[in-house]
This record gives sequence, structure tokens and C-alpha cells, in this order.
Amino acid sequence: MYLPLFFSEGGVFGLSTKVVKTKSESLSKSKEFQKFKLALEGAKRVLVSTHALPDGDGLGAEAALCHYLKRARKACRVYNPDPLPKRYKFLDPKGNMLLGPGEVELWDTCDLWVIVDTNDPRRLGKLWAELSLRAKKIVFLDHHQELTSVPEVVYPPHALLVVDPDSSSIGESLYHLFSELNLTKINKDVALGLYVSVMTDTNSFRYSRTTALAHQIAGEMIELGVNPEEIYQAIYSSKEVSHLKLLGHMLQNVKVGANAKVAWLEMDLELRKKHQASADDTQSFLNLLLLLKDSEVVCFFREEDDGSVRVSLKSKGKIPISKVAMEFGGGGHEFAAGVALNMPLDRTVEALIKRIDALIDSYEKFGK
Ligand SMILES: [Mn+2]
Repeated sequence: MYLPLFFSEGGVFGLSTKVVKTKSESLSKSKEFQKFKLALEGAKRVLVSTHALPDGDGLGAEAALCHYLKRARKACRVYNPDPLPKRYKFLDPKGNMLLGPGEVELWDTCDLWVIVDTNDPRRLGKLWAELSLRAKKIVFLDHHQELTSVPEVVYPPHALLVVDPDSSSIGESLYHLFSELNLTKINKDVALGLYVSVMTDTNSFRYSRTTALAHQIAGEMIELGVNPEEIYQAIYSSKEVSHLKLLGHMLQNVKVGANAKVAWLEMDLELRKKHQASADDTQSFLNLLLLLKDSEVVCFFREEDDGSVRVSLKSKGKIPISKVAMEFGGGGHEFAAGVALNMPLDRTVEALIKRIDALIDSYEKFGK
């Protein structure tokens, strides 16, 4: 079974290779967003969701979209498969917008269900079965690769994919979309969501997929009143002592293979319970392995309550690892992907590391 992952803070360190958009590229982007515009036409009630284990990209985008639609006089509700992580509370200080299971008063039907930051219905958990038939139309607004080769993923006829793969974040996609829709102006509330989305999904403008536009959007949102320091502090300086102790333990037990080309961390259920670590708490650990000089690929294995194991994979940018994730039933970006497996932790580690070793070997010998 494939479970929600936490690769969305993923990406790679390196220089931006973004080039200025050609006319035809922006035209095709505009065409993609026209599909959204059509789906929104006449819609009065809009429901918005993001993937399980929501991250700053999904949550920021939801907040931005919801404020935008409300300003355009549409009723909008957010319903997520998981509750809002504490550190993102500032996006919804009143606690009445970014809601999770049991917190939402649901409509019997809605005109449009917008799902941001994934195009995989499986990452919505129970919500998919609960809501997909209650929505008259469904739009997946995403910047990940389309799941064309996954037989288990079948979209109903009233679902539509709006995919914008060259955007660094959903915030960046929304920025384009809002200018295409032109229903209302971006105010400070919308700006906050867009800024959070862009900032978190580029790992504070460090990943290779960081675009010139990402910086431009950030600049514009700051001009609209967003305070970068406040946001950074809320998201990244909000941990308890127990978190640092757990981190210490994790780093003590880092493992490496393939001549140090691959490094990984393992977290079993007992350890996670002992330190009361939330999924959100553990997301940042993997990034620290990117500090290693020789590691090309880094992984994080996390045992879940139901005994399955969630795996996050990241590559520094030479070796694409989404292929490996897909082989095991997962997916993601080229250099940041994930998968969940119903196998014991030790066997999951063994299987994945063996495959990654072979991949690294093949890249070293044949360059692919
Ligand atoms: Mn994203």
C-alpha cells in the first residue's frame, strides 16, 4: 500500500538553472490554467484539500486559495486528511480554516473540489472515498509528475489534472493562476499563504528548482506586508528540547553504504513514541544528511503506527531517485521522492538500500 509521504520539503542543493520562459511555454501554462478557470466558472461552493502529512507548500497554497476565493465571493472550506501542524498555526490563527478530520462541517455537495500539491488520490487517505462523489468537479492542481504509469490510480470522469511541473511550488502556480483568473487583488492574507508555499517548497530558496519567479513572488508578497522573519521563526524555530534529543539520537545512528554514496536514518515506532515525535517533527531530519560530502542519495525510514514503513528519498542532483520510488509503488520529484511499504523496517531498509546501491553503481559505470 502506498501511504502519504514527506518528500515535499525535498529537492537538491545547487545553482538555479532556470531560464527565462519562452512565449510558447507561457502560452501552454496559460492554457493549463484556463482549464482551472473553466472548472471554477459558476462554482459557488469550493472545497480545498491537500495531501496527508501536509507541508508548508500545501497549507500555504490552501490558505492563499481560500482567502482569494472568499474575496471573489465564493464559499470556500478546507478539509485535510491530517490536522494542521502546530508550527503552521499562524496561517490560521483563529483555527477555523485549515481544518482536518472531524473539524469540518461538510457540505452535502460542492461545485468544485480543488486538491493541491498532489495528483495522487491515494495521498488523500479516507477523504477520497468520502468526497470524490460529492463534488461536481475535481481539480488536482499540482507541480509533481503525472502518475501516468501507475495502474492503481484511476481518475473519475469529473476529475481534471492541472499540472504545472516547472513551478517551484504550488504558491508559484497559484500566482500564475490568480493573474489568469483575475477575480480579485492579492491582499496580505493571500500573500502570506503564497509566501509560505514558495519559501518552504524551495527550502528557503536553496533548492535547484528555485526559480527567478519564486524570488520575485517573495519580494511582491513582502511588499504586501508579509514579514519574512516572523514566518521563518514560526516554521523553523519552534522545536521542543525533546526534538533535539531525538535528533541527537538519530544522527548518532546514521548509516552509510555504497562507499558513503548513500546515507540513511531509521526511526522505529518505539523511538518515535518515546520522544513523542510527530511526522512533522521528523521531516527535517533527512535534510541534515545532505551535509555529508560524499552522499549522493539520502533516505529516511520511519515506522508508522500501523507497522508500515514510510521512506523519504533525496538526491543531491546527480542521481534521479523518483524511479526507485515508483518501482516500489511511490512517486515524487526527480530528486525528492517517497514510498511507503507494508514490510518490517529491517526488510524495507534492506530492499531499498540494495536497489539504491545498484542504481548508484549503474550511474558510476554507465552514467545512467
Ligand atoms: Mn509542493
